[in-house]
Amino acid sequence: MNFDKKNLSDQELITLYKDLLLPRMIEEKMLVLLRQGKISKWFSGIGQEAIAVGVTAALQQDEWIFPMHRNLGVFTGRKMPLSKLFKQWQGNKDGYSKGRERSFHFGSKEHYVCGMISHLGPQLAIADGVSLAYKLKHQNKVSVAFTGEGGTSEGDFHEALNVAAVWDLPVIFIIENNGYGLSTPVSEQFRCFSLADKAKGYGMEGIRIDGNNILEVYDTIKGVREYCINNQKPYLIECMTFRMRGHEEASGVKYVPPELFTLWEKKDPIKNYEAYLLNEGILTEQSVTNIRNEIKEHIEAELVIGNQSAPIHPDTAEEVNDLYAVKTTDDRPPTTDTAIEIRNKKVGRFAKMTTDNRQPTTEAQSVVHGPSSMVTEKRFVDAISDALKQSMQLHPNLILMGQDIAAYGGAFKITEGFVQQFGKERVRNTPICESAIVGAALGLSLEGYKAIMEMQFADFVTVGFNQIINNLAKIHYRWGQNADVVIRMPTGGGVGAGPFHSQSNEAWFVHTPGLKVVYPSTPEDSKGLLIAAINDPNPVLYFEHKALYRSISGLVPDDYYETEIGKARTVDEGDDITIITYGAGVHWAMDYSAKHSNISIEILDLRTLLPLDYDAIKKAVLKTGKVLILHEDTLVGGIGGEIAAWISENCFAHLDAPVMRCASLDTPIPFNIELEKNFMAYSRLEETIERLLNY
Ligand SMILES: Cc1ncc(C[n+]2csc(CCOP(=O)(O)OP(=O)(O)O)c2C)c(N)n1
Repeated sequence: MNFDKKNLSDQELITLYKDLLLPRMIEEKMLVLLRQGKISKWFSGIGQEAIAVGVTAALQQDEWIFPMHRNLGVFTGRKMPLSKLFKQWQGNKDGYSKGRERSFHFGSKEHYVCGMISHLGPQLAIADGVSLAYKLKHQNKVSVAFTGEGGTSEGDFHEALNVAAVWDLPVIFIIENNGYGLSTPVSEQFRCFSLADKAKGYGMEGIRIDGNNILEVYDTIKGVREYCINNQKPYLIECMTFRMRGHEEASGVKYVPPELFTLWEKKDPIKNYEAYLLNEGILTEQSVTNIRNEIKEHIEAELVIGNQSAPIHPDTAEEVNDLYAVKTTDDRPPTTDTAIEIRNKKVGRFAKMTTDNRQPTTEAQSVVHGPSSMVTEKRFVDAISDALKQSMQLHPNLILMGQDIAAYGGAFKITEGFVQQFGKERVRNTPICESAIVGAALGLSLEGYKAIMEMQFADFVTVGFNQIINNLAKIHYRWGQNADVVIRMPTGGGVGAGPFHSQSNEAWFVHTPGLKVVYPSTPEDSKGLLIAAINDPNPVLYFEHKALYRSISGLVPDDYYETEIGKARTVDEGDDITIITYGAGVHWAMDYSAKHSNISIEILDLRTLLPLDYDAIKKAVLKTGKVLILHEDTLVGGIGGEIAAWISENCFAHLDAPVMRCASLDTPIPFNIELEKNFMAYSRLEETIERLLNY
């Protein structure tokens, strides 16, 4: 192995040696503790340390890193206290995730380390979002994201690199090519000769280096970092290395030819570097022994502290409370002159985003204070646009992203004119990379931005599903990082658009703790709820029914206002039956009611599906004792089942009939307008209500 120290001082070379030795010695200790049953799982990075250590040493301390499961050197490189790391691995409350996460699946905002999820690839796009934030703030920073060579086969790898390239983001993507996925050798994973060659396909630079040579890694990252910052470009680095132990300790290494271990043992990053330092006279045998003893003592001392955690006593209230980030004054736009001043000072760091998108304080004031109490007749679609526009004016840190939302104005023209008003940096056309854009939206949160992503159609969320379900929804509960993201979901049928442009998929998200799901039915609510969603620091799925866009109008306050998330609305009072519904269902219920003046119907519009307004549901049930839940979504597994179960558990004594559901057919939604009508819940509303009335 050739080491070239370039202009590094002896002290710097020794520091790198210590940084390299620390994770190795921690791991050796962990393997002992694992055998003693004191920690539950261990993913070894033995043999690969030079990559994590070299990369971390070459970065500024406040540049975000996105490590994977073999990158202990990132955590030690960021000087995370060992005692707390031990607590983390033992699942203790005072670790980094309050006992909620295992092994390396945690992050620390304080150390600018973003925790991975098991799914590997999704990590990469979050780095795009962080680097977008750096770019918008004109900061000289890069983010660095790791992946194993196995993870490069995931679509997320492709999407993250493509978005970084198209948006000229200063991200360094590191591939640790250690020869194997879990057990699958590279020959069964891909056909290209070098993964670094893939860079060309994305229009970025790429290089393959010896990942076991700490000086090569360090020097390469230093140089690439400068390149990324100066040229505002991403870079792909493939680091060749080898995994000296099994995927995790229980899985063994039977599938690896033994000669490979002999070969790579000779290339061990620590032994080789140590030999080099000894040979150069920078270290002596004695100083090596001293350093090892020092580290050993340090580890033992930290372990003593790490072992002092009290046992966890589960507190359900705390578990549930930690699901959502608490709204702070930073999440809301200012409402007084002083507050505006404070806010402008606080967001000073955002003020450089562009020159053309900055809104003068006076404009922000007029949006907040407005000509009070004025209302204008608006279509549903215009109320949404209104909410977006006012929010863009008031939140200088709000970024819109979506396919064709800039010059084209979006598939439904909701952001028409926005790019002229707020600039291309804040109104961003995206490639067709739903997963990466959701990931980038989360990355923006890490750097204090708010993001709204427009799904062109709610149906397409399936290709961004993983990021929403596993990253956005869980990140706050896992390690306290919030996801300040709204995903706009043009949803629903009745427009003759067939199975892939008409689905109702809100129930998928209602089943995911950590998300909020909002679904307005009127123009007034659509504005107020969207503003509330934007001001909420948590991930909100905002469903907007396409069939209502231009068919429904109503009076909408001109002022900037919030409609509280989690509160249902009584649409009509009645005594005979109660219809609990949302979205298009509200209009179906009103329509039915108007045509049947002999039936007195209580109509409740849920408005928010997660969290549900149980008080309002109970009140509405108690009014009549005969309840119908109506939704456009299909029946099985729909929200109706959940609400019906809750009512039977909590209001049974007040019921005069079984809770009934009226939902769409359990088939895909068909294209032909007659078939679609037949599919829709509305076609069975009359008969279901009759059954309920006659019970
Ligand atoms: C989406 C997904 N599929 C499968 C797995 C199971 N799994 C965990 S690690 C791993 C191998 C990863 O290989 P690589 O990316 O090369 O990283 P390495 O473990 O070799 O460092 C697999 C298949 C997973 N975690 N996520």
